[in-house]
Amino acid sequence: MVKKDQSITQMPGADFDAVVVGAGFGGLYMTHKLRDQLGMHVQSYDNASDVGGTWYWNRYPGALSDTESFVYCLSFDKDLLQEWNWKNRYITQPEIMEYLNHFADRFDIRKSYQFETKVTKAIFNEQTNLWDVETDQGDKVTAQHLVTGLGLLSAANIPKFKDYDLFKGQTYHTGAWPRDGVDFTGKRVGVIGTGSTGQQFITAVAPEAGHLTVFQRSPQYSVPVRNRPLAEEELNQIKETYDERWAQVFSSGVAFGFEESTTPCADLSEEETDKVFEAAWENGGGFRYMFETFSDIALDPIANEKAAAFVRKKIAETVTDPEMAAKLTPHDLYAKRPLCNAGYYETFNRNNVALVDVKADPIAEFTQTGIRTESGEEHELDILIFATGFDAVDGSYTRMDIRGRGGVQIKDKWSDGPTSYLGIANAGFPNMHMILGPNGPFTNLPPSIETQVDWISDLIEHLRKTDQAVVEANQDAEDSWGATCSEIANMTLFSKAESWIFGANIPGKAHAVMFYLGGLGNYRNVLAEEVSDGYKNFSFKKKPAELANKPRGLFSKIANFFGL
Ligand code: FAD
Ligand code: NA7
Repeated sequence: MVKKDQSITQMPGADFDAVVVGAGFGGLYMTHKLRDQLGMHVQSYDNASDVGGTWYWNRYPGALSDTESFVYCLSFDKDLLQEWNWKNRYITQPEIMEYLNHFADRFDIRKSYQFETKVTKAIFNEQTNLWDVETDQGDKVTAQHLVTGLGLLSAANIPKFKDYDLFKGQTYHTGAWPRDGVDFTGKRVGVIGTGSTGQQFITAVAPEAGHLTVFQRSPQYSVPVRNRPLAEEELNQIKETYDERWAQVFSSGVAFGFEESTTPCADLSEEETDKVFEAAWENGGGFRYMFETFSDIALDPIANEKAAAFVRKKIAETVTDPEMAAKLTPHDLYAKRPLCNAGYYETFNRNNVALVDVKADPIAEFTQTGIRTESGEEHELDILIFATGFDAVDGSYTRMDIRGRGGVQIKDKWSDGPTSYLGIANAGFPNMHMILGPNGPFTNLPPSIETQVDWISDLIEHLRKTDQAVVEANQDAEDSWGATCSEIANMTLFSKAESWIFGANIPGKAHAVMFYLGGLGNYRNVLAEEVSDGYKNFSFKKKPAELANKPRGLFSKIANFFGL
């Protein structure tokens, strides 16, 4: 339980200046920023037993960030960038944990955390202007600010299947992987889901398992990832050019560290487009394939079909059994999060891998020994893996009891789909600051996280300097930001595909726009404009006069001693 200490906070009755929830990239950096740069009294929580966030939970075989390593990190610490030696082009789960552990040690961040503690309730108290926060460990604390770094892919989705509990074998969700790992050697393994996670898992486990049955609902477009060790010269070159690289990332669209193409391909011949697609296929990377090749793949159905048709050709060339190839071949738009893999289609050439098309023959029920599909076919399994994704973006919020002004619960406010101003703030929820909240940028995420943490921290500093107690986004600004996000989303083909990006992966969840698809560069310009306009889309409430400009902490005790 957290020790209360009211002597060094800014607001009367507050145990802490800020409570931060989450120990991923977002929570860790926010804790460091508020505590070490603003000198605030911060209490942070995570329900995991240590730092890592996404990467603490997702330790399944094959787990990899498909953002290239040198941009899957934070940029503010120039010394760390020079000291840290990326081993490979992409960063595996253990390597990300190594980086985040180092980050936590470097800034001694763990001392501000209470782990294995789930924040269950956060209620804004309109009398005190503080957040009343409760945890599953019995903590009850108050804080002026509530910062939520809950993660947008951290609430696991386990679909409800008939007689799920009957199955006697082991079951795991990829996003809640046991710390000791799972032994697949010689086992009959089943996996439901063929998204980014499913593909990584399937490719990694097929050689180890006795037999692997893949339950596929939708076939997927996926290109090679082409991970490889980074040569010393390459790493040196990255280090020498970090400043330019980060400037490019922060002004780009998807922030993946490459220049997005400005050349449309809808009017080009197949010969011309395939030359470019072939080079991208050889080079590797899903976002590169979609955004570095041509500028209109996510916008124009004709261009989209060209990119999709190329992947279909590759599947036909790669998969030896034509019936298997047909099942693996998508025919819909290429407009979900772009995927890449380390030999996914090749895996289906193995004798120990079977593919069940659950659109054609849906899962009817679980049995004691496995899964029965509607055709009556039984699939006997020792271990079943759910690679079924997440209740993305708002899932971690709606699973908590968060209440703003008038006792309004966030899950009620968001019942038709989540909203926000800038992906950071919410009208009716004063002094609550979201990292990667709904309608934030759709990008490689650490640069967006860094952008938001810096911006939130500047806002809090502004509050302190101007003796304000409370800041809250205006409802009209939130409405207008939502309209902007919808308008941009509707210009793209992403809005026409059924995926977690629009909340379409969870039965009963409102299909809604959940991202700003205008790119990180434009997003940063909007944030900068908000500041230069004097935070005109926010309302502020002053601190009581007797608290204005009082020194805090040790300095306040010295001031009291001298009767100041
Ligand atoms: P997270 O890392 O998700 O951390 C949130 C933490 O908050 C978690 O530890 C969670 O347990 C904790 N938490 C939530 N609710 C509570 C509560 N009520 N009380 C206490 N603690 C709570 N992004 C990319 O940009 N590139 C990639 O290649 C990429 N690959 C990914 C692969 C996988 C398998 C997954 C799942 C995600 C991937 N992502 C990728 C997205 C990834 O989530 C982000 O890049 C980033 O790690 C998010 O950091 P975060 O700090 O915002 O949240
Ligand atoms: P995704 O991309 O949401 O993929 C989940 C997969 O699970 C996908 O293939 C789904 O099929 C499948 N699924 C979900 N529910 C069911 C049911 N009820 N029956 C059968 N199949 C089902 O999650 P990931 O974890 O792979 O990736 C999420 C993000 O994390 C990813 O974009 C990276 O950023 C990291 P569907 O395609 O919906 O038909």
